[in-house]
Amino acid sequence: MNLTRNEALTYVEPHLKRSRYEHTVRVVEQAVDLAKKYDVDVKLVEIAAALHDYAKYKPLEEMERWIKTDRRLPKDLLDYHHELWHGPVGALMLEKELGISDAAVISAITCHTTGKKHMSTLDKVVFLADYIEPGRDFPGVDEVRELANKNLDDACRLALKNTILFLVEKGRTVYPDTFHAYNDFI
Ligand code: DGI
Ligand code: FE
Ligand code: FE
Repeated sequence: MNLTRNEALTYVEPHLKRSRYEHTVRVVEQAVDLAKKYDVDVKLVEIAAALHDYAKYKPLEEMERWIKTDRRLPKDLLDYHHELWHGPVGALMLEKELGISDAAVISAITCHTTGKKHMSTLDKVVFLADYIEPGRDFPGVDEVRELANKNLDDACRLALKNTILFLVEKGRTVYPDTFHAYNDFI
């Protein structure tokens, strides 16, 4: 992977709102901290974190077209909230546009919102950094931040639990991969 952190950030910046770009920079910094702590390749973490929300503001019709036509994308995404599409669709857009061939980076971008079964340490670091970056103020995020200093899996488990409880409380659907991720940590 020869893309640098700054090249990745420069690539996504024009596609994001200012506040989303600033979130992205904080996710990179948070993810690098976690990567050092949990012994993950910092270069890969930086790139995955910098690119993770690339498709956040892509037109829904464009993302829908990708899901319908690319065999690698699970069709059931269409049955769930479009908020979930930007990870899996963004990963494949970036693979095509930037020629990203690293499957570990593609995976971390793909599952950054929902998690999935058998997450790699890189997947976990990006998922958790997105949840705990200093700009986040979800109820319970401080407890997840504390756990993140001690045990990566415990922190991911609590983040997933909070998200599932939040979605259920709001009467929203929960994508199956979120349950698969949660079950894996139990
Ligand atoms: O893109 P970000 O705002 O940085 O964060 P994200 O990619 O985690 O997307 C966030 C939203 O997606 C979050 O507010 C919860 C929502 N969401 C909707 N359905 C689901 C879901 N999150 C998970 N994990 N699982 C779902 O089924
Ligand atoms: Fe996201
Ligand atoms: Fe994000």
